[in-house]
Amino acid sequence: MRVLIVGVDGYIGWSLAMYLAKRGHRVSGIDNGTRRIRVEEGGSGSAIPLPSMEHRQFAFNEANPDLELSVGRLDVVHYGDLCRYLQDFDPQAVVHLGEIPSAPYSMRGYNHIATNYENNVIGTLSLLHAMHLECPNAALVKLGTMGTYGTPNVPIPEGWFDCTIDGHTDRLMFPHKPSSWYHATKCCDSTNVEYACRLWGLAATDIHQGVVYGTRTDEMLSDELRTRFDFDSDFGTAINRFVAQAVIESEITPYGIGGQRRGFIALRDSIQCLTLAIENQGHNGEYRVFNQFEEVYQLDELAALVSKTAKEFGLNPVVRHVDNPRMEAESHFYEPAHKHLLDLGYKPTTDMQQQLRHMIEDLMPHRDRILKYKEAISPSVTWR
Ligand code: USQ
Repeated sequence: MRVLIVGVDGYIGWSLAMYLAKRGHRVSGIDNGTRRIRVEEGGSGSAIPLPSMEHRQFAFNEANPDLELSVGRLDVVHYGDLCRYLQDFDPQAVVHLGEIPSAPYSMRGYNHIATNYENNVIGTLSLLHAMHLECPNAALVKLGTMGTYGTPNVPIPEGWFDCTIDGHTDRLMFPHKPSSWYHATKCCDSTNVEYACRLWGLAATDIHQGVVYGTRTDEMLSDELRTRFDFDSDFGTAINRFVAQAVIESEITPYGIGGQRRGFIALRDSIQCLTLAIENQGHNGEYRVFNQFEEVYQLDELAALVSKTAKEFGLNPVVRHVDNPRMEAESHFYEPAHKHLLDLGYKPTTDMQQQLRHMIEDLMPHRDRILKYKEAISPSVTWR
């Protein structure tokens, strides 16, 4: 299948590109380079050193001369360029991972949220229009977030639920309740993608993914083929940050009382799930929602688990609860459904404990790089 990956230079994008190429798909990826720029702007960098996007492609092509993977620089906000690109490549599936994925970044002030909306919401609208014009039968797999739902005091369905009021019943999208401007951009995207399905007959899957973690997939056979690993307070996610903190024996920092519960999924299983969505497309006009996570953890449990695992490696980090820079429930009910991917054949290939050990092994050689960017670990923006 011809698969276009928007955001191929990101943490998930590069990992997915190699995985799909190895499965025999013809993969073309585009990226506007924003992730590297934003992380550098914040005074940080990937803990795992990264070759350029083009160099990585070259290394992959050299090691796999029979497989088809190419990458190029393109911003989906540039509608005319995007249309020409779609015309040339004529994808059968488009995976949209090309968004600024950070809640703290979006809370820095007006310029940051405006950039976030331009990149995410306008970028997605541009992609929807371009697909309608150039490849209306290609299926869209769009990365959303579990954060779309917030933390309601009821079980969370997968996107849709049956609602009855005064004897009238309808199937409705579950209410959105974001907890940052970034999460709000994903809610706007969901509204726009669902509407494009009804309006233009697009087939789309909105992947409401939980927090992704890990350093490895089977395709990362040499240092040049590794994906990025962020641990700074804007772009590092909770577990990745906790492991980086453990590796430099700094404090592991659950925010507030640490009773926040989230769904987590390892990078390698995130890629497996995205592939299932790509290879098992919905029908034209259908808007599917998959909740994509494997295990639910409370943040303080996770901090304790990272600390315990680090001790196996002779490291001695301490867990310290710090003031919560965010406005969020620190203790709450959390029961999201995640059945659709299991129905398509998803089987987890790893678990948190195994991945934590791999992550520590992979990050230990880069301890000096994490120390170099240590200043960027502490949160530097508050929600209020
Ligand atoms: N947290 C800590 N300590 C830290 C960092 C985070 O306790 O040092 C807490 C946060 O307060 C929050 C939870 O961990 O309660 C998750 O935070 P996160 O930074 O790992 O995740 P979040 O900001 O929600 O965003 C990340 C990705 C985003 C994705 C989302 C999925 O950056 O792209 O959409 O995870 S979810 O969290 O399920 O909405």
